[in-house]
Amino acid sequence: MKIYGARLSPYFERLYLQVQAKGLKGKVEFPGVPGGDLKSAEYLAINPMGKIPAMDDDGFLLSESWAISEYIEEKFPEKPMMTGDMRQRAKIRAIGRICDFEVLPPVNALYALKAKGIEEGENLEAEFLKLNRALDCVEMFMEGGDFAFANVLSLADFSLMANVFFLGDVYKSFGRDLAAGRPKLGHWLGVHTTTDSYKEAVKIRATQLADLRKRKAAAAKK
Ligand SMILES: N[C@@H](CCC(=O)N[C@@H](CS)C(=O)NCC(=O)O)C(=O)O
Repeated sequence: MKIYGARLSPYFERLYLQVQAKGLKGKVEFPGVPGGDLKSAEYLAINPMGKIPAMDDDGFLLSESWAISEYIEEKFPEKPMMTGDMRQRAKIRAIGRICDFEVLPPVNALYALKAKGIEEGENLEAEFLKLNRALDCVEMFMEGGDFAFANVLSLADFSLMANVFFLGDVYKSFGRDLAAGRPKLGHWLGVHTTTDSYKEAVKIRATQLADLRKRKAAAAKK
């Protein structure tokens, strides 16, 4: 199986973390982006949306990161990451969707405001309100141990891990505290952002972010 993408993408990162945690080295490869560009003819033939991630399992092509996550779980049922009982699994899915649909859009909007030099004002507060509400919901769903649910690693943890890099950055860059008033998330951050693998991920993603910014700046000058 091949999964295309780059670790800077939270959607790709979630899959990368899932594959590592399940011990699928040798069974799943990460060959980058065919054609070197999301909108290259080669990559559009794999995912016509021109987005990462995408998967190729022996000619079976699939995009949409959550669908790929569940496919991986079904194909490799050993070390399950959709853990717990029916209600816990429902909440794992809910956290995944909150991260994808409610957290990422305001995070991106806040990065855009930062890039324009906007440090305060109504627009900024409106985006933080959306983000804070999404995270309050995550806080409500989490169980409060070292992991999001059932005291065992699950897809919910990967959703959080994949987003914390940008989330932490955005709160810090506007002088705010991601964990304020969220003790369960605060505890989780203490456990999961101090590991060597997280520190390694931060380095890789910071390098990829710097490269992306350079490429965007060069493209804007043309
Ligand atoms: N719903 C998709 C979202 C994928 C997505 O938006 N990926 C971003 C990277 S983080 C992308 O490829 N953006 C390129 C573009 O929109 O042109 C999923 O869950 O896989």
